Amino acid sequence: MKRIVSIQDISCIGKCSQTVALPIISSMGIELAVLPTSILSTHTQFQGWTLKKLTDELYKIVDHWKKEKFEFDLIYIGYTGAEEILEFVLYFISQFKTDKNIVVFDPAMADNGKLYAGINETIVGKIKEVAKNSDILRLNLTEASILLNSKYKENFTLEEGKKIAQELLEIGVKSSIVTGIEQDGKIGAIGYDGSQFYSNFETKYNVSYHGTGDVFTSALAGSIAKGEDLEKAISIATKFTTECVRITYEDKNSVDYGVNFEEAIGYLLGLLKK
Ligand code: PXL
Repeated sequence: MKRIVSIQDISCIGKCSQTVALPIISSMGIELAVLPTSILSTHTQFQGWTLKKLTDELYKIVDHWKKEKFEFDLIYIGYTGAEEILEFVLYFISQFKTDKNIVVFDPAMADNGKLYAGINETIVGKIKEVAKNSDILRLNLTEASILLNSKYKENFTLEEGKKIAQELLEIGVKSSIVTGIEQDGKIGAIGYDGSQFYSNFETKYNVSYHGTGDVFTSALAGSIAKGEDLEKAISIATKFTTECVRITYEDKNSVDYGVNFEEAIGYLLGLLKK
């Protein structure tokens, strides 16, 4: 069985980061080691959230894992929210990155044209450093614009999206994936691996839910760990995310702080078999 380590926070309520990565990746038949970097009462789109960083504990966990000689097929890094956690992430990579495993980084730092509450320029600088040490970087258009110091706008054409995906490789990552690009009334993602572009577009629902990025990157990381290539992984992640949005959109009783990924897991497993 493949093993992924997921390095991101636990937001107790909010359907994001670990509470999304664990069920999705486990259901794909992959062992998931969780490394919770901090614990929050909710994700930061609510008001009045509480936060405790687990920094000291993280280094102790690494010491133990090194003694046990654990290895990971894929290192999945998500929301970190603090400079000291990003320092830890760099340390973790230095301890567990090998020639064979893959680092997938989704900095989860901004959306809709602005940084998330609690994220500042210093954190963004450190995020760039982690990006340099990653194999696959997954960003929405806001995050891509911030990392490239370019102007954010609401709509980017396919050609502009390709240019962004290409420019992101100058940071030092091997492959980039930019999500939220629209094409002929559909929405999807563009990936670039230094030689080829890959894209997939699905039905656009006129809503915006929190946590779709985490759902996307969890399915992407799981697909890559299972041996799918970037093109197939992007297609699986785009289709699965769209299905989560569809189910949430069509359910009048759905919550608005996260998508219904739970009832789309059967659909995801069907995609993996194709
Ligand atoms: O969905 C990304 C995410 C993860 N974790 C926390 C967040 C967010 C986005 O706001 O606040 C704590």
